[in-house]
Amino acid sequence: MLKPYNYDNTDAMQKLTSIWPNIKYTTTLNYLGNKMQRLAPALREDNVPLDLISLIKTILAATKEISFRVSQAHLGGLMGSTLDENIQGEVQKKLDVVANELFKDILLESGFVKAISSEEEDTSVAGDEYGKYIVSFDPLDGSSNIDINSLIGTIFSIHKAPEGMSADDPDMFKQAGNKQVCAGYVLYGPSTMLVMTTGSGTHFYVLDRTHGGYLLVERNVQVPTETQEFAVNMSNQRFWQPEMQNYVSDLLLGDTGPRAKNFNMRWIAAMVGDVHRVLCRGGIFTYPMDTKKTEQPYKLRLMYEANPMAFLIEQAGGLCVTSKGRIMDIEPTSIHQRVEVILGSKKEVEACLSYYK
Ligand code: AFP
Repeated sequence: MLKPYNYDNTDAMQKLTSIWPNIKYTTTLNYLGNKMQRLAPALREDNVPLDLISLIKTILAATKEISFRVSQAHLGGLMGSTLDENIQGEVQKKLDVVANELFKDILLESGFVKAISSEEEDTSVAGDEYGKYIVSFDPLDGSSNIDINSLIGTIFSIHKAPEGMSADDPDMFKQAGNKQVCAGYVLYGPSTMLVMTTGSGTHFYVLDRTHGGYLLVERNVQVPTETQEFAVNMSNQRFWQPEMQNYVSDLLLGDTGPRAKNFNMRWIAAMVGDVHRVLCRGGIFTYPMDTKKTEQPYKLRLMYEANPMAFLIEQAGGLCVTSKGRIMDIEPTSIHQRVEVILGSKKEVEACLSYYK
C-alpha cells in the first residue's frame, strides 16, 4: 500500500540519494523539511503592500479550486462545450464557464476589487465601489486543450482602480500594461504552478497540496538572451505579413541559411504553456498579424494575455513587443482588444524585429 505523503520522509530521501548519489537534493530536502518560503513572506520580501497581498491570496484561492475542478473534470461531467459563445464568438467550454464563475464570484465578494474584466464576460463587472484594484483575467487559457487532458492555465493582471470613476465604468480598464502592479499565471500541469511578478522579478511557485499553499521554488527567473527554439502556429504561414514569412523561412533554413544555426519548433496551443517554456529555457513565441480573418488581424488579447505575459517576460529580462513597439506601452481602446505578440529571448526578438525595418 502507498504510504501517505510525509514531509519528514527521510527513508524516501535516503532511497533517492542511493539511486542518484549526485542529485542536487537540497531543494527536495528543503521541501521535505518544509523550509521553502511561503507566498506571503516572499511577497513581503518584495515590499508588496498588504492589501495587494490579500488580493493575490484571494486570486490564488480561486486557482486552487480551479486546479481541483480541472483534475476532476472528466469525472464530474465538465468535459466538452456549452451551447454558448463568448462575446468574441468563441464556443465556451464547460470548464471555461465554471472557472470564470469561480474567479468572478470570489473576487467580487472579496471587497478588494472595484471591478473585474474577463475574456468570458461581455463587459466589465462592478465590484466594491471602494475596492482599490481592478483585475483582468482569462480564467482558462488554451481551452482547446481541455478535452485532451493537456496543458491549460489561468492568466491574471492587476491594476490600481482609478479614483473618481464609477465601479461599473469599463473605461477603468483602459490602462497601459506598464501600470500593472501584479501579473501572473497558474499552470494546471503535472504540478500546479504559479508564475508571478509584482515588479521585483518573476518568481516560480508550486502548489503544495499537503499544506494547501504555494511555495516559492525559484526567485528571479531569467530568460536566456539567445535561443534556438521558436513557437508559432505554422499553419497560418501563408496569411502572415512578408516580414514574418521571411523571418520564419530563415529559421527553417537552419545552418544552411543566414542564421547559420538550426532551430527547433514547439507549439502547445496554450499561451501559458508556450510562455512557461520560454521562461524556463528561452525561445521566441509569436502570434503575428495575419489575414486569415480580415475583420480580426490579431488573435491574442491585450488585457488577458499580452499585457500580463509582457510584464512577466520583461521582469525576467526578455522582450515582449508587436512589430511596431513595446506591448506594455499600448494605450488600450477597448477591453477585448487583440494585438500582435512577439516575445521571448531578447536577442531573438531583436532578430525578428530587424526584418520589419
Ligand atoms: P483559447 O483559450 O481561447 O483556446 O485560446 C488560446 C490562445 O488564445 C492562446 O493561448 C494560444 O497561444 C492560441 O490561442 C492558440 O491558437 P491556435 O488555435 O492558432 O493554435
